[in-house]
Amino acid sequence: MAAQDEVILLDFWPSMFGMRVRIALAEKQIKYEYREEDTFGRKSQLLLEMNKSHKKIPVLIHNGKPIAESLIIVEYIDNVWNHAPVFLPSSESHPYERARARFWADYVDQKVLKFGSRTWTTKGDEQERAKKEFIEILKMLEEELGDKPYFGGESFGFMDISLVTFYPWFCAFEKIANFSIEPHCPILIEWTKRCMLKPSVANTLVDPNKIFDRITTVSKLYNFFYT
Ligand code: GS8
Repeated sequence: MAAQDEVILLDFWPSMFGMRVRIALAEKQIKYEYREEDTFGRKSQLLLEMNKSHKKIPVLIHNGKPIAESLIIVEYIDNVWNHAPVFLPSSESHPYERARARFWADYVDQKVLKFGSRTWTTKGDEQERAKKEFIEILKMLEEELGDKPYFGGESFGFMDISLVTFYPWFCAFEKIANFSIEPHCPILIEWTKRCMLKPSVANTLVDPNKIFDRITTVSKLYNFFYT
């Protein structure tokens, strides 16, 4: 990193997407300025300017240039600060492994939040179905993990960063919807605990009780979730 590099992160504390970027920056030991946004409140002028198309956090502003979308930001960080630890396998020597990591991270984005949220935005039979469907998605991820310590093999990488930030949310889902993931996916929970041994993860993941409180407040405010 050049001495004059300026790195600013626009983020919001409960965001699983923002936490991905915080872990990536911590892993690479990049100094940055954190600027808190409240995506339910008034968005800052800077956020509206830096992410005109989506107006969402996280946004990384590197020497004045904005990069949005958490997975793209994590990949950018890996490319720009290309010293160890490396998150993605090289496109030249391991193109298949790289594509596979990106595929599964995309799977997380397409499935995990959508199906996870259904476990507590539904009731009765629909809720029971939602819990089963959510567990099936987690089992699919567990199968991909297999007996490897991390998704990419021996070291913590792109796919681990993509998924682990959902863990505090999973704990909140379990509490609200009264179910437990561990009996169904013990290997995945073991993996989470392994990731939590890393300071970058442990210092970034938000307390699940705070996520629980946040969900409760937001659901009351908007009257669209569980009661
Ligand atoms: C999702 C970002 C997002 O949803 C990513 O970065 O990976 N695909 C994107 N950000 C939310 C906060 S986290 O729930 C957000 O900024 N929402 C504000 C809004 O929708 O207006």
